[in-house]
Amino acid sequence: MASLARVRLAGRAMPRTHLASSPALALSRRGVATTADTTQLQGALPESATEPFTLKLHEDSFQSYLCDTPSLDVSITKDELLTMYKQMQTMRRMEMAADALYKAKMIRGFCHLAIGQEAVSVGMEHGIDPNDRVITGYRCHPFAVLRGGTIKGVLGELLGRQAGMSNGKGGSMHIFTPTFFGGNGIVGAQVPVGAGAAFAQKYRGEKNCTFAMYGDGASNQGQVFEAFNMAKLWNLPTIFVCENNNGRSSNTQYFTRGDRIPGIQVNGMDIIAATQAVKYARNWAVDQDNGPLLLEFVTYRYGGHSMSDPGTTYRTREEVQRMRSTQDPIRGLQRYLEEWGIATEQDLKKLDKEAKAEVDKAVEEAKALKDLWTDIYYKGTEPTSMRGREREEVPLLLNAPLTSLRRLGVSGLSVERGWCRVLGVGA
Ligand SMILES: Cc1ncc(C[n+]2csc(CCOP(=O)(O)OP(=O)(O)O)c2C)c(N)n1
Ligand SMILES: [Mg+2]
Repeated sequence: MASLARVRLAGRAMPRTHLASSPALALSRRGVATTADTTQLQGALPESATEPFTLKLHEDSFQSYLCDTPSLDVSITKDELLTMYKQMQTMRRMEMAADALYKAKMIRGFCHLAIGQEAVSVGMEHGIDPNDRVITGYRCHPFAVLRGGTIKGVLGELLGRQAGMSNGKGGSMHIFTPTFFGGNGIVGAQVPVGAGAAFAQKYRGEKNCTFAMYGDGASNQGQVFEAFNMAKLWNLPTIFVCENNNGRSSNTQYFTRGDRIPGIQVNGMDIIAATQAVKYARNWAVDQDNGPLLLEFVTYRYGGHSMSDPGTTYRTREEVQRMRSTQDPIRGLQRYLEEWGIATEQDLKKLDKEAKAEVDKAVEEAKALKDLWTDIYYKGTEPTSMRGREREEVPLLLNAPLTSLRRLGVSGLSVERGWCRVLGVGA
């Protein structure tokens, strides 16, 4: 593959004047790198895929505030790196499928994709415990899958189909698992809920923490600071995670903004650095019982804010293109795997194909049954007609045996100008 330039994202280096005026112990002198391919292999690779070996992260992978930075030495296995690669590819394929379904007008309403930010979602999952909790905003699809959901369930929800994780009735911000608390549309609202989840963990004596995620755009919300305060006062195991994908704030040093809560800024384009930071945070909050910590992942979103935003009014096409071609998290990991002799280009292409096949299958399964018309009204109070049916679904209903239609709750049909109209639903 083409060689990746090792470029630091222009304009993201930390202003030194601010650093100098920060508390002692506080900050190192440089901003974090956003390169995805600067980790070095230390020593020889073991034969076995499950035997750990050591990597050295780029010296600018982290910057800290009121705490030490995570170690640059990482212990990892070949298997884990390959799993990370496959998961990042799968998450990207899923988001690309959602993009295509939206453009085909099969997904309606909002659709917020996280293409470019895969090192954060997948990296987090490799650093946390299965019983930790995660809560985030609306850019939530990969987290839902990685926390025990399914691609079919996420896409089904976006499509409004029965296969969706909320039976298609909630939409993109209503996808939950026992350890993933959504999917939240109100900017910043999930942050105090996350602090509450961490309170519950502490109250119950569980050895777990909650990752309360938010964006740079949410970082000035009052409720975010209120949650910081309560978490610090009560020494809660809350990891506040800022996904900084565009730096929209008068103070862009998000990792320092917890006031008395220590923070770490992380290269969020390198999955190995992201995982290392999450392990550090868990150790901080759970093993050491040090209370909350703030993690800022410096990352990049390739698409617009949502499908209706071209994403080029507040940044140039050239900037997006530069990030894609030089600092992509998947290409960065691909480069490590090939350079270190862990996988060949062919091996990785095979994994890509598998990821695509898994997503294609999930798309077909997710499309299956639309069932938006049941469980809406209290039985007996249903109106005589409901809007929202797709044209192509009508012949499907007409071809169905009467018993199936009854099971779907359809109690009357009329044909108008060649189109079928549902007259009644419910028993
Ligand atoms: C309380 C509230 N205010 C405003 C909005 C409208 N809104 C939706 S997304 C957004 C920007 C949030 O940016 P950020 O938190 O950085 O997340 P990103 O989209 O970059 O992932 C705004 C202002 C909202 N949903 N809720
Ligand atoms: Mg943002």
